[in-house]
Amino acid sequence: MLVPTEKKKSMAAASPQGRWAAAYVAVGCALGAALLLLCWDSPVVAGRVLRAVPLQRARALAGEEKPKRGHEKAPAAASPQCNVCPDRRFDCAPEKILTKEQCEARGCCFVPPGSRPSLGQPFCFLPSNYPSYEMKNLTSTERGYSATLSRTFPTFMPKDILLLQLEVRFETRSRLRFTVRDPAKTRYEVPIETPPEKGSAAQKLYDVHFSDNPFGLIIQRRSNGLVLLNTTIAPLFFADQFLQMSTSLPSQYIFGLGEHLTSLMLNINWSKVTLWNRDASPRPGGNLYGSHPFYLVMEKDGSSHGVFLLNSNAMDVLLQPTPAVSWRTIGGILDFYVFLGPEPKSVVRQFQDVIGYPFMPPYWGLGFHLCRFGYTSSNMTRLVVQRMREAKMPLDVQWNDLDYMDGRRDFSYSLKNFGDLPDMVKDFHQKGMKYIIIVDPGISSSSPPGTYTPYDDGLKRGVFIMNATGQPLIGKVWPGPTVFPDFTNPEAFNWWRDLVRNFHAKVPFDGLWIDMNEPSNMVCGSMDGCPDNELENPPYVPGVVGGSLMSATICASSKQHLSSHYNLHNLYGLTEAIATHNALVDVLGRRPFVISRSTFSSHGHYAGHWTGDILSTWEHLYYSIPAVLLFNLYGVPLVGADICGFSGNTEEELCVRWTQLGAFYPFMRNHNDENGKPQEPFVFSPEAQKAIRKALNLRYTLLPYLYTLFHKAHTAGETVARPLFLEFPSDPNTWTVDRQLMWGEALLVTPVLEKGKTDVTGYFPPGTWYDTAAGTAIHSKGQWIILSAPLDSINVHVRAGYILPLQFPGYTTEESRKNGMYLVVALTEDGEASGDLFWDDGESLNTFMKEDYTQILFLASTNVVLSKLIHVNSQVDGLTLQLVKVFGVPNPPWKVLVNGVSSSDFSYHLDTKVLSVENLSLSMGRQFVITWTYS
Ligand code: MIG
Repeated sequence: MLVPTEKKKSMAAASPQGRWAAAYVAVGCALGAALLLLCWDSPVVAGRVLRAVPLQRARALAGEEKPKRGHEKAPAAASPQCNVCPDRRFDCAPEKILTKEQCEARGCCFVPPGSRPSLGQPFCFLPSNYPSYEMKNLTSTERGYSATLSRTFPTFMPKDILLLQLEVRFETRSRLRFTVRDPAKTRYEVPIETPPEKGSAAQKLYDVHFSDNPFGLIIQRRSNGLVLLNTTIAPLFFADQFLQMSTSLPSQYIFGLGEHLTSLMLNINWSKVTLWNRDASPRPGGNLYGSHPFYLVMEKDGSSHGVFLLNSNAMDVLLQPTPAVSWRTIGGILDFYVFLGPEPKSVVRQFQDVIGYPFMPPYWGLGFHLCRFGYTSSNMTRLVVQRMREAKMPLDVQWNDLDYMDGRRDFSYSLKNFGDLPDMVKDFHQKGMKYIIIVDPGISSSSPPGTYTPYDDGLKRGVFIMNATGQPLIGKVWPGPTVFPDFTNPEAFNWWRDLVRNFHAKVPFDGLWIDMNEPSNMVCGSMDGCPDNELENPPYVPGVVGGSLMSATICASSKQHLSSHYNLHNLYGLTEAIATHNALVDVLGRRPFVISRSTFSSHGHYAGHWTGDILSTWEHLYYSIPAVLLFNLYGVPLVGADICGFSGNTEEELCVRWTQLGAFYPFMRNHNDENGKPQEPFVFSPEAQKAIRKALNLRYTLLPYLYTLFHKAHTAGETVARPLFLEFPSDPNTWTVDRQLMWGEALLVTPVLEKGKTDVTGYFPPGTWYDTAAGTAIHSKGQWIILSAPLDSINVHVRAGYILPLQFPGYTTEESRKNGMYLVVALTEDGEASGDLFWDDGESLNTFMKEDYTQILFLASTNVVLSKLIHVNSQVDGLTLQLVKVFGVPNPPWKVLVNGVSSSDFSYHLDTKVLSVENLSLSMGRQFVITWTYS
């Protein structure tokens, strides 16, 4: 079944390989309309439609000879085959605009769109017979194959690596990895630990086929033969600073490749997404703070697969309508993982198997956080806390931005304005609250020697990034001239931990906010600019904002312990997050809480993320939903956007709606820019405050459920906030929904995202959904439903079949965690439901591993709700169940029994069909059974 055994044979027309080769070679555009139609088909479909012509034969028929020309000269035969339909054209002028002559000198095809409007396809494109690598010596290895790839003719990019090594590994039955390396030279590889193969790869979900000349790899889903990946659609490039692999996509439903300001689904109509971490005001199309070279595709039958390119260099990923994707990176190696799902949830888990499962946040981290740039004194900060309490609003964590610092220098505080900072923090602690401060990676380098330990000590320990001449690179950030710690140097971890420890001894903060870690720099590259070399000015510069790699950051050619910054740039935030996470574990001995602006794949294992400097606009309110959902797919479930928006002035209605949605960000923080009008919940009208208070209380009520979801993310690679399609993959209507979100399997949130609206339309997948506030049922056939949404409410529906563990809210989680619990039981028509609760002390390390936790299952079926204790520890002592609300009870119950004893404390509403069993006092640590009978 696999080509390796028969690779020597010519690719017979009837063989699958022949078909794919045909898809590459023979799709022409002789006849506009009919062929345009074909172009929209996936390669496998096109292959079926077209006459299957094996590649070599096609070349022979065309009378081609093997081309023999050099760099920037036509590498292909005298007659490049240019009959390629627009959607299938691959760019031959990625780095600059070429004239017809220049294009043809490259052996490429020049077809300007002429009078017809351009769809976005390149004018200068690779002919279908552009030379690529040839595969040789394919051999079976223990878990896959290896082969050499060789290229005779150089491409138009400098320093082609003519001989490559291909490894294909069947890592698990649902995970395949393939790498392309230079066998002669060790190139940079991303230094994140990846797990070894697990278990046997028997009964794998995929088949792999090869095309040997030109080289190509084809991965099929074994169950239905669907081609998930086909790299024969364009030639492989592997030059020192230009690596490109293109593959077909089996559908246009592709998600991922963050971080960008984007809708949930990517646009395949000639779009380019750039990954190069950057401090920028989020706008569509621009590269942003983080890089996650991972995509997930929904296949037509609702199956799903994912692809992860483990590469941290600057890259562009190009999407075109064929549909196809081209990964174009300017360094490292090609290291691809393919995850076969087949459920989209499994794809996300399989991805996280490689990058690591999310860390378990402390319980308080799920409470409400309040921050702004511009709390210029401890008095002002204290006042904010006081006013929140006066307004009867929950607040768990108060933050300070740069304002607390002395001269905006890390690990210092202003004696003038924050002289009582240590006491302020202790006072917050007394109130059951927590406190978080910002730290930036830029370390002030201009304080008089001997006065600023972070710099002096760091210099001694050699932890700063060096410029090309071996001196610490000096950039400019908030405190003025700064150096940048190199978190790939183990000594920097020690230095950072010492700073955290010493500062914590003075100011007992509870978590750290790491900003500006792209790293952001207010001068280009450094105070002295950057040298002119291949790393600063690579032959191809991805589509970065600012047009050059050094824009808003440090020089690419600066030197770090593990490699050049050119290679490591996208890992800066991740490495700082790891150092900070580890420092907090050591210093606090408790669960760390770190929120970072810059991220890379595997970030969620250490820290959370907020979406940066978004605008206080309705548009950005919407964009926050796909952002939060996508970060959950990237394994960073602890994510949120600045509630009410960051830049610009918010308005009351926007802020109310934003807080309602924000109550469903896994990380919930209101944060504001220095110049913006105040936007704390208490500054608004009584009516708005009431609505905000209600949203905050709803959040606190849901915390036991949210915490349980985090536990599942932490232990099983699940998502917390999730797109609807993760739960309903076989309903294509859900695939593009990004104005709603789910929490776990059970909650569907439908926020108002438009000004002046008091109703909202949401998609309800087939089934029964209960309004969590009233308990009324919606029976959906899979339809869009208009819901009423007055300003003081947000629509939250619970899915029939689920039980939510809830708790009466408090002003802090310290309080709420002691309050009574209650259950919402959402029955299916058959009267069934289930749910669970994970509970521990909320802050100790590794409670699950140490078995220091409680886990309770809740089950409902035919007139019974009961609990099952899976694991119990003393943390649940004193925790009581006070209320059980059952939604969808068809008839009025006549009698209710609690643990066998008849109770009169129940009510039933005929109109809503809600049964409430009240005034309970059941210990959560003991099993309970509640039954009811009908007359
Ligand atoms: O250049 O610390 O995204 O949240 O308030 C701005 C000041 C630096 C950017 C962060 C923002 C924070 C601000 N910081």
